[in-house]
Amino acid sequence: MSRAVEKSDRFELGRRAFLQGSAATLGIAALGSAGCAPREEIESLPDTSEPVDEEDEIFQGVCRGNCGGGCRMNVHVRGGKIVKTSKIDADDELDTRICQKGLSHAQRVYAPERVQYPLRRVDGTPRGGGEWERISWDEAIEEIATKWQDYIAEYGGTSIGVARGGAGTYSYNQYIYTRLANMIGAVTIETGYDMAGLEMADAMTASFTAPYLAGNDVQDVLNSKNIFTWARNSTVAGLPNQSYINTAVANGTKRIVIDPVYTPTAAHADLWIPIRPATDGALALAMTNYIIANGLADDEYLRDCTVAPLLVKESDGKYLRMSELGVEPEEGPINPMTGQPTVIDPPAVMSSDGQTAVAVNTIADPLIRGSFDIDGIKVNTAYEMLVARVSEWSLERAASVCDVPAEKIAELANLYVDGPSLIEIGFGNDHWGNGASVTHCQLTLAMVAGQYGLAGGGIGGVQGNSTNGIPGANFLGMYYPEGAPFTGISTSLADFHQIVDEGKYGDREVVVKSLLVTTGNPVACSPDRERIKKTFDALDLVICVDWLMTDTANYSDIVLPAAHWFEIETINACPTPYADFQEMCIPPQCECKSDIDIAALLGVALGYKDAMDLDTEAFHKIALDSDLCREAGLTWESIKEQKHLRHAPEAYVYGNRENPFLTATGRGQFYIEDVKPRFDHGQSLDAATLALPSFQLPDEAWAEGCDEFPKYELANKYPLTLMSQRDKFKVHTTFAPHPWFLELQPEPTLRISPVDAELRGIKEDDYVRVRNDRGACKLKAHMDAGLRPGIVLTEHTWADNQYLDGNYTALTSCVTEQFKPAPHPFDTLVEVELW
Ligand SMILES: Nc1nc2c(c(=O)[nH]1)N[C@H]1C(S)=C(S)[C@@H](COP(=O)(O)OP(=O)(O)OC[C@H]3O[C@@H](n4cnc5c(=O)[nH]c(N)nc54)[C@H](O)[C@@H]3O)O[C@H]1N2
Ligand SMILES: Nc1nc2c(c(=O)[nH]1)N[C@H]1C(S)=C(S)[C@@H](COP(=O)(O)OP(=O)(O)OC[C@H]3O[C@@H](n4cnc5c(=O)[nH]c(N)nc54)[C@H](O)[C@@H]3O)O[C@H]1N2
Ligand code: SF4
Ligand SMILES: [Mo]
Repeated sequence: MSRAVEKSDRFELGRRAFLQGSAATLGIAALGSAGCAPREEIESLPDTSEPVDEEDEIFQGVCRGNCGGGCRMNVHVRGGKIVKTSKIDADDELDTRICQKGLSHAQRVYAPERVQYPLRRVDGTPRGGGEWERISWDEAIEEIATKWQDYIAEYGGTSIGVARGGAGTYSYNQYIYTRLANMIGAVTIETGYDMAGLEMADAMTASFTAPYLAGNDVQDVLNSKNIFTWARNSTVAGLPNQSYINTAVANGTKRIVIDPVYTPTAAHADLWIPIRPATDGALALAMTNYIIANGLADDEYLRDCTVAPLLVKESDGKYLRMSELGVEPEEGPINPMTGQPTVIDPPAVMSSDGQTAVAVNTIADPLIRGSFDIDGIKVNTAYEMLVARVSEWSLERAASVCDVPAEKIAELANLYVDGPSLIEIGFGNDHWGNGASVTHCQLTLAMVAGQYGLAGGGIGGVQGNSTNGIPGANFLGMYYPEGAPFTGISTSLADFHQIVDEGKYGDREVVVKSLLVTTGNPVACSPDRERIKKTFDALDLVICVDWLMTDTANYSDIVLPAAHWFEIETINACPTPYADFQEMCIPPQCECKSDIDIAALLGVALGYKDAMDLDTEAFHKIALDSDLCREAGLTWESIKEQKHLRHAPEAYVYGNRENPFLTATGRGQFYIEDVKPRFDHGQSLDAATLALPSFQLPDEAWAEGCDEFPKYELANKYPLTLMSQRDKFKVHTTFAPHPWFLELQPEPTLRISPVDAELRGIKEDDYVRVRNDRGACKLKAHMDAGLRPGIVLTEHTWADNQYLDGNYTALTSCVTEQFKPAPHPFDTLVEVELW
């Protein structure tokens, strides 16, 4: 029996093992201690020194991690082993890039950290203790099913939590877990990580249901005159689309980067705006105000494509509807979810002479400005209200809040209207407590300036400025099989602990006993690591399905081995205009199984044979059973044959007269009539403020302060703002233990400005303690003169055993926004000192 491996040893072991070219790394030491010989079946990395390429069998692989790229690549198989990956030849040169991570897959496939068999935590040992015993699939499924049936019998379906939709794999496979959850009536737990911005974008533009994720086709960037890269480090985090952006820039497109950090992206920009963090809302509001005040707003676009002309009642903030003017509502199409007919009761607009309120879309020239009294009902147009709201934001006020000179803000506004201008939006704003409000301001700016709905304009960058997987896929069919009771509830991972702690969700009693984690690594990626672990501790049974022995797997009771991306057949669901087929390059190694097979085993054992007894082909056939897929010629058979198929129309532009917004109003909704939380468990919201774009302060990290808004008290104790950036060698924790990359970047670092370092006597390569009330960790200091003083930065994110002490994510907070359930890891105050 080996001893439990100490944290610092484990780190050293990892580095040592790598330097010696040995296979034994961390998870393995832990596995080995339970007597399971982990390298018994997983082959070691094949020898690729023999140049016999012409003999390789080549399959198409798709890199499906959450960088969103979905890069296709050749997967070379030699003697039954994957030996390397290489760039594919394709018609669209710009669409055939792969990065260093994509080139390293052979190492992933044969990684010593691969989970090879179902594992059970050794009875009597603590979670996270690393003591495992190998069990058979039959035992694993029987144990889970028996325990789940007991919990369900006593506490109902919501005694089971299913964390799904993690960043693990962009393919439809993972949705099988949603199907299983809906059969059980389980609590479905969405990761919710990027939801502040995405949910706000959805409320404004219906981007979740739209064919495109808020923006135009990725190639459309070639039509942009300006790209406003806003809180986005896309040369690192948006690699798959950089070829398009680089080509645009080479052709003369101007790139403006708004980021408090001098990032590699900023280094390539024409203009870099080092804004004070968390103040981007104020910047967008002031730009919008300037545009309106200087007659630069696009009134026609506002009138035809946005809610600008809709009349809003002063009494309750709702649209005045025709039924209130005596026009009977009509019956609309059946709502597939409720089975009931919808009601058509259109909002009213004002005729151009200001005399008559009529149904929207029945006249061509409604007024967009004005306040009216209609039979005693006081109303304003939505645009009138917006103008009043943004008029509070002079250039000078924003300059003081954002620490950007007033004339620069005017310059930005003038550049922006001189479009077409794309806002390449990132998650730098989303990851703050005021994130949703920033998105609200940015998208409003685009609508007012008429930069939405035109080629070269719009909003993009959210993991590719393009489609959301295969838009027309049959999500209803995948999620809700016939007979699914769907009695469960949904929440976000960051809010999950509230349900577990309080035993209720809103008014509903909910006792969660077990959690199934799929395709995500929440212990490593969720905020407030200790909080997440406490939540796990409160549960009887935690199950993790992964191909690697991750921090989450290691903190579970049962680990089920998933197949690597190249060991199964599937279709990528990355936000690209293409469907790409993943061929099975080698069969699943050891006892690994595809997610579809795993969910099917669980479902059948629970008694849902009809709904869950599916194989890969049957499940994908459900996924593709939709008119849109058929129109695109996309069937399981066609994609297997063609391997690469464009499902999105060419040159698609969303949010204009031809392709109107798919919102309830059919218009861009800078005014949100129905402000409500995504997961409603009784939060109270200030709907009057949130209905229109507003400047909000962050939750915790307001450390610099400004004349109008003094810094927070906590900043006296913890004066530095700790943010993270995406790492070029990882996608979250995927690829984290990779030996090639450890050579280049051996350990986690803290980047600190020389000004802040000197104040604390810190020099390059010193080890520092980063701490706040939630936790602490040890990092190696690296001077970075490109940082705005007051900000420190680390990589998102490493595995626990790669930190010498503590863990970065223990410092972040799991508080979520009221409006949207996203955590906000950048909104974190710390102090740093020599270790
Ligand atoms: N501090 C800080 N925290 C953050 C962020 C930040 O910027 N800073 N960003 C947040 C954001 S935006 C995101 S999206 C999240 C991401 O957080 P996660 O979704 O947890 O991301 P990953 O670490 O990539 O976890 C994916 C897991 O899925 C596994 N996996 C891969 N393929 C498969 C498969 O086919 N089947 C199964 N079953 N498993 C598979 C991988 O091995 C990996 O363990 O992190 C969030 N957390
Ligand atoms: N290599 C790699 N690529 C990835 C990922 C990965 O883990 N690795 N993750 C993928 C995922 S899931 C996501 S969500 C995306 C995220 O993609 P990005 O949003 O590009 O990722 P971040 O590195 O978090 O970059 C955010 C940028 O915002 C800046 N920033 C922080 N706060 C503020 C602020 O208040 N205002 C402004 N203007 N800027 C601010 C940061 O300095 C940083 O440069 O990347 C995807 N691509
Ligand atoms: S990590 Fe992203 S950019 Fe790199 S190969 Fe994979 S999908 Fe492409
Ligand atoms: Mo993300």
